[in-house]
Amino acid sequence: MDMLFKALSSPLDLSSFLSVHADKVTPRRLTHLKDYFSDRQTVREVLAKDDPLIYEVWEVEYAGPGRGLSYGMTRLFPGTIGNEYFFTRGHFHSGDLGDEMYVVNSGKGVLLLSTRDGYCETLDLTAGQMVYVPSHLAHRTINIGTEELLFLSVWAPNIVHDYDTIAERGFPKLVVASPNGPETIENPVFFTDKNNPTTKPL
Ligand code: S6P
Ligand code: ZN
Repeated sequence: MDMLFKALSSPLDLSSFLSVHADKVTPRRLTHLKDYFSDRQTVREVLAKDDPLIYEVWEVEYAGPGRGLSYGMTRLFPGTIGNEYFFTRGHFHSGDLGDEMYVVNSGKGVLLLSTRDGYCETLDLTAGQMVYVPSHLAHRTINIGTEELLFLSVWAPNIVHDYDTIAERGFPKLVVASPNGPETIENPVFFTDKNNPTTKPL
């Protein structure tokens, strides 16, 4: 019987879940994120020597009857490019049932959330934290700690993941390392209107 037709059970320590359940592992290296980090000079310098692994997604895509649920574990590694902490690309969900659940297993992070019209907020992510992400909010995870940030996401398989909007305009805010620790600042090159990018810097 296909695994997706069975009940799945996993220990609360999600790190032991990784190799057991995932049927697809997607590594995301700096090459995949080179246009997302704001310090392009540092991106070029790092890529000249290395292509660090920023995160991996261990995923199970629902392929059974009816609506089902897909889920995945993200391992986001610690590090910075310039003063920006390692992060996931970030995306909007569109289509029916676009909401998502996040549950943090370990590490220390920030969830950056944003609407299409530029409202932006951050939530702290620590072990055991659960976040309900409503469908209208784009989401990016940022590792502000020194350990791997490991979290589970659960979403409906008919969601369309919209990466293009974030790839084109970024998030309204950046989370950067400062002498006082992690700091959330305005993104100087964020544009709320991707069709008219010269008029809308925040
Ligand atoms: C999927 C969910 C996560 C992300 C993962 C990587 O809806 O939000 O599983 O896919 O954290 O981030 P991204 O932005 O590269 O898909
Ligand atoms: Zn998502």
